[in-house]
Formats: sequence, C-alpha cells, structure tokens
Amino acid sequence: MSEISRRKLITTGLAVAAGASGVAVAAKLAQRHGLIPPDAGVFYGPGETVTYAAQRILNRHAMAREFSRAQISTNPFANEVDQLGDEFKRSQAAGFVDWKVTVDGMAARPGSFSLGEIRSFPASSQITMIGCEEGWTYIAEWTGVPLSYILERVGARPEVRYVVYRSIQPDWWESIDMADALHPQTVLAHRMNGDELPVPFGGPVRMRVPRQLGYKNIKYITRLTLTEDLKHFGKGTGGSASDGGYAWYAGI
Ligand SMILES: Nc1nc2c(c(=O)[nH]1)N[C@H]1C(S)=C(S)[C@@H](COP(=O)(O)O)O[C@H]1N2
Ligand SMILES: [Mo]
Repeated sequence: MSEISRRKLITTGLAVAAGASGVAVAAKLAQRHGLIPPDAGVFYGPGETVTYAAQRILNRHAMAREFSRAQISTNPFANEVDQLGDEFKRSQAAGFVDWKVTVDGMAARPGSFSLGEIRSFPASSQITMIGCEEGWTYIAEWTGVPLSYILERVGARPEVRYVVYRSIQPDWWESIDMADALHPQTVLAHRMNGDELPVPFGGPVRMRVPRQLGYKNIKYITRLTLTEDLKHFGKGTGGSASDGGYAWYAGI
C-alpha cells in the first residue's frame, strides 16, 4: 500500500472509531502532550497536524481488530475475581447510584464523576477481543466513554505521561502511556453486548484497553490519576501485574 493510501486508511479508521469530534479531541490532546510534528507551522497546516497526531497515537499498533456482530462470543468467560468487599456490595445493592470515579493528579479540574454522569457522556462502541495471558479469549461489544474525553474534561496538564487506574479491589491497578490513553479504542466501558456491564465482567465500569492483554483491563474502576512518573505507585513499575513480574506493556 502506498504511504498516502495507508495514511488515508489510518485517519479514516480513526474517524470511524472515534467520530469526528473524537478525532478533534484526540488531536488537540496529542498536540498538548507534545505529539506535534517538529516542523509544525512551517510545512504543516492544522490538517496535517491532525494527521500526524493521529498517526503518532496510532502507529504503535494502529487499531485493535474489530469483529462483526455475528462473531460475538455466545459464552464469554468472566475471569474469576477475589471476593468483592462490603463497600462494593453495598453499592451494588443500591444499583451503583453512589459509584464514583475520581480523577486526580495533574489536572486543571480534578474531581469525581458519578456513574450516572459517566453513562451520560458521549460513548463509543467496539466489537473487540479480550485475551488473558493464560490463553483464553472472547469477543464482545463494549460501550464506554473514551478516556480521551475524560482527560479533556478534567483538563489534563501537558506534562501528563501516564494514566494510573485503580479498582475498588486494592490489589488491582495498572497504568498506560498517553499513546494508549488517547487511543480512540481506549474506553471506560459501562456496557457490554448491549446491556449494563455485568459485575463478573467488571461492572459497573471497567477500563477497556483492547490493544493490551486482559490484565490491563482493570474492573471496578474507582480512580484515575494523571501523572508524569510512576515511581511513587506500588513498587514503581506502573501496575499490579508488573509489580508481580509481568510486562507493564502488554500490547497484542
Ligand atoms: N479488579 C480486577 N480487574 C481485573 C481482574 C481482577 O481480578 N480484578 N483480572 C484481570 C485479568 S487477569 C483479566 S485476563 C481480565 C479478565 O477479564 P474478563 O473477566 O472480562 O474475562 O480482567 C482483568 N481485570
Ligand atoms: Mo488474565
């Protein structure tokens, strides 16, 4: 494929996945976080900057493969989780009306979003595969708020290099870099296969990072922290899996 048609395909794919506004937000954030061509303003107009930003965001592995509705797994396997504590059970009994996702760290407008707010934010859907490092996979439709939307909404500072995300299960947390955080397929998922996200699959809200292995897809998300370095979290490797010896970057 020629460079030009390849580029066209990538930017079209991005537009289809994220919607036109998603592209604009991602491009704006990409620019703010230094993903701008060094010669911007000389040879590049705004359109080319968008293209460059899109490629810069996507070039590591482009888009995770998307499947057709007919390929959705009929019996998806929910990996067993440790006992969910009393705080979770109380919230579940109340229909998760009090569930909150707190966003803190390097943001102009840190704060908390209720589940109701999260459900009201612009959503994007994808039919992708999730796979555990232990070997099994399934395909599902995930619907959620693009993480880029949240970052824009809280005013992520230009210095942010990683998003750390935590669960109500304290032993489960991970982080991703801005290339994955701004990627149009990275979403805070609150629906699966057309229904509210079931608890065994991480409901009410989980991180869906389809370009990385299952363990980066943390369930029961309660907190996002925007940071420029990871050394003060856990043992400093950037996640519960990597603190335990797995790879921090689990790209597929
Ligand atoms: N909070 C929390 N998140 C988690 C886990 C967990 O036990 N607790 N398991 C991880 C692992 S190892 C995998 S493979 C996926 C499994 O996702 P699934 O249950 O949808 O199959 O969730 C990940 N997220
Ligand atoms: Mo896993």
